[in-house]
Amino acid sequence: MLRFAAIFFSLTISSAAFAGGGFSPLKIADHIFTKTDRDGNGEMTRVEHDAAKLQRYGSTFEMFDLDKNDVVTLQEFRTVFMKFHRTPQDKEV
Ligand SMILES: [Ca+2]
Ligand SMILES: [Ca+2]
Repeated sequence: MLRFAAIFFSLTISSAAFAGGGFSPLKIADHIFTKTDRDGNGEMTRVEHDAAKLQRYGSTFEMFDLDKNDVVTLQEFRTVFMKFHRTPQDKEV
């Protein structure tokens, strides 16, 4: 799990998107999702997931596809991503 988190951060650490202040895991999740969703339809398919080589970092498509409908929505991606990147100020109520 630590490796998963570390590599996701290293994926995004150089991005200008995070240069200005806020460093929120949710923003990072959105950023990765947007990059992975190559056709920009708001859904990550298995093909898009594999093309982004996310499985190389220990994350599988199945892990993100919570309702098993063969596409990963931004909401699903955020939910799974946040499990790995919870910070003290992100405590759930
Ligand atoms: Ca897509
Ligand atoms: Ca799904």
